[in-house]
Amino acid sequence: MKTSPTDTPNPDMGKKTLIGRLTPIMLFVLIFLAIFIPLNTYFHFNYLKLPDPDYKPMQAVTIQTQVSAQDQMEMVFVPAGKFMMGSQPDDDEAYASEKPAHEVYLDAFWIDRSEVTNAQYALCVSSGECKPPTAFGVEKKNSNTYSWYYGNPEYDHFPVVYVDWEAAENYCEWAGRRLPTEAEWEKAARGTDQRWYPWGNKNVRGSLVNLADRGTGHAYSYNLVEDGYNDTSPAGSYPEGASPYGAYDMAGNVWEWVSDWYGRTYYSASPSENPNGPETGTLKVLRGGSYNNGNWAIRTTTRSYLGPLYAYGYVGFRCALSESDLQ
Ligand SMILES: [Ca+2]
Ligand SMILES: [Ca+2]
Repeated sequence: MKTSPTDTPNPDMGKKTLIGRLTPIMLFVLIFLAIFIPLNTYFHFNYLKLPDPDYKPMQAVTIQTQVSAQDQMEMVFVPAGKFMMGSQPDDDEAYASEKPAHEVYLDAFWIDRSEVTNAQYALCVSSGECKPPTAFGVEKKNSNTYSWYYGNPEYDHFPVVYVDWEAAENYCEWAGRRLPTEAEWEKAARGTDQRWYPWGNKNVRGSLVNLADRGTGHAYSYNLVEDGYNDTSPAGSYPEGASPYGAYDMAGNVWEWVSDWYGRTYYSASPSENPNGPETGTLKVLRGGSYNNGNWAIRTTTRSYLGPLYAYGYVGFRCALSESDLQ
């Protein structure tokens, strides 16, 4: 059929039509992104997959404290009772060593509210009962990035590092306390409701914990947040991230020695009352993760370990005390 000139499609008109058609789609995409991105961020930070379908948040605890006469450490109280230790079988985030989840009864105890600081540790060194921070036979005044750390008043309230397991145990003994058992440490960190993190089941934020954040530059850094430190932070800097009993830095800052030998399969054979680890071993347990770890390692159930004579710039400790030893 022959067409008149007016029937010939106008190329410009065609473009306008295409743009006209694309505009609502682009608008839709923009509106979708404007809603989706904030919503996704909100849910990411506020709702983790719960470790246990029967999860019931524990009721708020009245935080009880007392101060040690020996080193002025503030301690918090953890009442006697049962809690669920370890990770659920379907928890894909957890290593086999964290399983099975098992119920444990613990007597009442007190645990240091924060990691032992440089200034506190120095009291023990001055008394002659503790050796200075040392790694592989060499005294350490530095941390990983702070060139003068131990002995520098500027870092008095930062956690002591470069302390091996024996140094940590020695300190606690000097202070009239002891290292916590692994079970005591976990209960103090997560309470009785199987929470992922000391603050609950909301995801990591920079106001909750000192971990490897976007400033740290590791492949495993948790790049969504900025917590203000790429090395240790002053003990107790993140009160919003405290555990249900009021203990600080149970996630991150420095790993913490506990008294137990490490047993990869220990949870399958653990006594149900006041467990204190395998009888013998070659490795001691570390808990809580550090400023040098991403969000996976700072979970309340993560277990790590080191030989008892190893000392690093991301490992410290806190002490505990049985309530029965006070009576
Ligand atoms: Ca950090
Ligand atoms: Ca810690």
